[in-house]
Amino acid sequence: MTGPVDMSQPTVFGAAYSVYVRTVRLVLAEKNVPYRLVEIDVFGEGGPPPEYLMRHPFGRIPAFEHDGFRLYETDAIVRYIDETFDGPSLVPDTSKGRARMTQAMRILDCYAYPSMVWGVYVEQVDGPQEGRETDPVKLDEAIGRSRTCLTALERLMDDGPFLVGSRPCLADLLAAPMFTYFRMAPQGQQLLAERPRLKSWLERMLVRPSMIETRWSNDEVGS
Ligand SMILES: N[C@@H](CCC(=O)N[C@@H](CS)C(=O)NCC(=O)O)C(=O)O
Repeated sequence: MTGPVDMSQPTVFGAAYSVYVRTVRLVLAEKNVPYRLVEIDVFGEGGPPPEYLMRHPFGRIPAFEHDGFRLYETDAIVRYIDETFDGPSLVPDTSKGRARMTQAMRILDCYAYPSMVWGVYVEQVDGPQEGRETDPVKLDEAIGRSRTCLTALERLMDDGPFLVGSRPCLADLLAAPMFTYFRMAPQGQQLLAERPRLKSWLERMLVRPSMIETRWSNDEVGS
């Protein structure tokens, strides 16, 4: 979603391929909030543009701005969006539900992103595409850690259909981009096939309009 500059419209700085940028865009889309995406490529030669470090001193994506209010760190951004804009609430109604959502988001950030995205997807798919060989030891270790993540998330899920209860929340929107990458790796696909509840959760997420609108690769469909 790009267009003429309207300062009351939120701006997301980042790249469409990024897991965390996609989460912010998913939250905006689920709330029906128009926004601008300003492309910042942190993996390009030389890293992020130096002026971007004013927005994000750690040089990661995304960064966010709304009405002159600048923010970075996905968790802070998505909670701000959820509270600030109309549209369906993306946090559970009860304190126990909200605690579970936070727990799931910490699991995703601290354990799933490094093991499922970097350890499995990048090691098995992205690396070889860029001419780096898969390290079987690293891949094996990441598969073990990914299994632990899948088990933990499945336990939190109870009967679903979403990660925390009966409607999508911020945890689903953080998880879906990570799982989308994971499923593109042969090992990821195999591990998901062993987890029918998470597999059908992902299938439910993939057909949401917000996921379709933010799709960046044709590889994420059909497997
Ligand atoms: N803690 C940050 C993590 C963001 C993050 O790691 N983004 C990745 C792209 S998905 C990135 O910028 N990586 C650049 C790097 O590792 O140098 C957040 O929640 O926003």
